[in-house]
Amino acid sequence: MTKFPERRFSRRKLLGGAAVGAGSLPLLHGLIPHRPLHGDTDTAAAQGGGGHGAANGQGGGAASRGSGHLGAKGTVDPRANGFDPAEIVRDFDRGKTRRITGGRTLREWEIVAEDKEIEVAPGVKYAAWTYNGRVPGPTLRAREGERLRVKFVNGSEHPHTMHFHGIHSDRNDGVPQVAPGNVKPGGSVVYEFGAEPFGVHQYHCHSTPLADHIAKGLYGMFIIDPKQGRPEADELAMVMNGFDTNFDRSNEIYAVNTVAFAYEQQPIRVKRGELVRIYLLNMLEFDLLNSFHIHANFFDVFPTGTSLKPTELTDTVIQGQGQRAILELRFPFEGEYMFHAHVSEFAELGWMGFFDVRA
Ligand SMILES: [Cu+2]
Repeated sequence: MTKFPERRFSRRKLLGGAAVGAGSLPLLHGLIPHRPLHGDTDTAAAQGGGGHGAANGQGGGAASRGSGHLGAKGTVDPRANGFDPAEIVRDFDRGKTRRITGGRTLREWEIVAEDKEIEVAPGVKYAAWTYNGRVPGPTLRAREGERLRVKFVNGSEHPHTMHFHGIHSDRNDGVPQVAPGNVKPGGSVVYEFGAEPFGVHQYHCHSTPLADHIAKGLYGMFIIDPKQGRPEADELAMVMNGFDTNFDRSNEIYAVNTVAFAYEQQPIRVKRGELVRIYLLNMLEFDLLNSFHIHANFFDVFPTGTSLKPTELTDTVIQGQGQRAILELRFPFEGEYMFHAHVSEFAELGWMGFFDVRA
């Protein structure tokens, strides 16, 4: 079980720039080179549309990054982590399929829980619990009506489960209170259920204490495509998360797909005019609400992805814990377009990125 040392400093002190004791978290805002959340209009104008060579992929923002901060620079090495936010945003794990009786498709995955230290911001290490060595776990993707079989192997030193959102029997619900219950270290279990309903869902560990097993990193996105599919699009998986690096039950780091400012340092490249579909999931613990806001654009919202008709055209969605949605949009202009949590504090602590829109 995780132990919770005494509260030494809060993230609000961190944000306010208060001095922190030796050995504690460095000041994130100063540590990571990034652009201010708003303003910086001269830089934006200078970047213009489409003037993005490989060398200046960060545009004029690069100049503003080093100034006014503590000067410490760095990036998180995706090879050390074993996963890269730039890749997992488009990485969909469709498992292995084969035909079973009645012409139905059986789709299978093997998921292994593993204790692993990861770097969530430059120099900030976190003793994570992972599914298949990454946080978030693999984005599992199936089609409505299929039979799904998930072999879960517990390679961690703690008991865990996999609890899927969806419609299924209690035996396959992955909670410790119902057999087969907790999977002990070294043990395994097979969960099997039908792919329903279509939409964007999640899976996560349900062992207790629940908040801790989730906050440590045991969660992932689970997409069920409708039988008829969705229109062709550039599809992106975004799991909003955070990290309580000092175990005071509030987060010090916020991100999409784990690494603070990852898409600010390496913007997500998309094509002007092309349909972009974002699968958005909020797996943040300890904070009641999270949000996603896009600059200079609007998107269609499909709550939980369970309908093919959007409910709203907006530029901001709010999500509680476990809530998710599909967002669809097109970028009419080239350039760099910010997206971030409209809980501004989260944005300053890592939950911020850019789309790099090109012809
Ligand atoms: Cu667990």
